[in-house]
This record gives sequence, structure tokens and C-alpha cells, in this order.
Amino acid sequence: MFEDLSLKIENALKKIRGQGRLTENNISDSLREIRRILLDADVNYKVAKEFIEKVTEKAMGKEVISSITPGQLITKIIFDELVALLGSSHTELKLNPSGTTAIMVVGLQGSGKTTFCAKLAKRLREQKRKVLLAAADVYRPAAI
Ligand SMILES: Nc1nc2c(ncn2[C@@H]2O[C@H](COP(=O)(O)OP(=O)(O)O)[C@@H](O)[C@H]2O)c(=O)[nH]1
Ligand SMILES: [Mg+2]
Repeated sequence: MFEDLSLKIENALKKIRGQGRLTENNISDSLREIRRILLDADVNYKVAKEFIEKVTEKAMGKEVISSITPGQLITKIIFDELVALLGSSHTELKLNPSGTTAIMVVGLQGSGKTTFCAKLAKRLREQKRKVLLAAADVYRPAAI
């Protein structure tokens, strides 16, 4: 999902490259496009709206120092906002020291829950934890 998202955002930012200064005019097309990309990726519309507002506010009228291009500057602003949106702090998993730990993974169909579970299992096994992955999706054809 993120590879696809980053490619789309990269394309949306192509238009800004080569501009001397970030203005409402030259970033509005790209930001509208990024808003659409976020909505396509099932980001809540209020979150997408706030995201675009924050990026616009940070980018407005910013002089671009000669060592970087406006494209690089707006990419940095968007990157920082994406990090803030996804959670900028790192939290360790709380594993029950005695007994079983239950972890709930939530997401739309096809958003990567099963893949994430497999990656998490691999990581925990590398930390010498005992992991059992049990297929329990009896509804979706071939899910198991
Ligand atoms: N590019 C990319 N594809 C992923 C990622 N995670 C899952 N997928 C793919 O997305 C599809 C759905 O993933 P799956 O784990 O079955 O989603 P689930 O329905 O939420 O369990 C599969 O084809 C995965 O290979 C990821 O991080 N990056
Ligand atoms: Mg699944």
C-alpha cells in the first residue's frame, strides 16, 4: 500500500519541481491530487482535509533556499506531516510475561492484516518468542 501511495504522491509532486517559490497557486493542484490519493487509500476525509490544511499552512510563501528545490521542500513538509499523521512516537509491544498475549489487528479487506501478522510472527520468533499462527478465516474463499 505504501509503495503505491508514495509513487502516486511522487507523481503529484512532479508539477511543483522547477518552481522558484511555493505559492497557493503552484501547490494547490498537487495538494488536491494528494488529498484524492489519501481518500482513495481510505483515509478519513476529515483527516485528509486537516492534512492538506497543515501542509498548505507550512508551505505558504516559503522562500526556497538555493541548495534545495521547491519540490524537495514540499516533499519534506509532506513527509513530516505523514510521519505525524501515522504516529511520530515509537511504542514497544506490551507482551504478557506469563501466558498468552492477544493482539487485535484491524483493517479493511485486503489492507494487509494477514501479511502484517506473518511479519509480526517472524519478528517475535527472532526475539525467541514462541509464535503460533492459526488460520481462522472460514468465510473468504482460499483465505486459509
Ligand atoms: N506492496 C505491499 N503489498 C502488501 C503489503 N501488505 C500486504 N500486501 C499485499 O496486499 C494484499 C492483501 O494482503 P492481506 O495480508 O491478505 O490483507 P488482509 O485481507 O487484510 O489480510 C496481498 O496481495 C499482499 O501481498 C505491503 O506492506 N506492501
Ligand atoms: Mg487476511
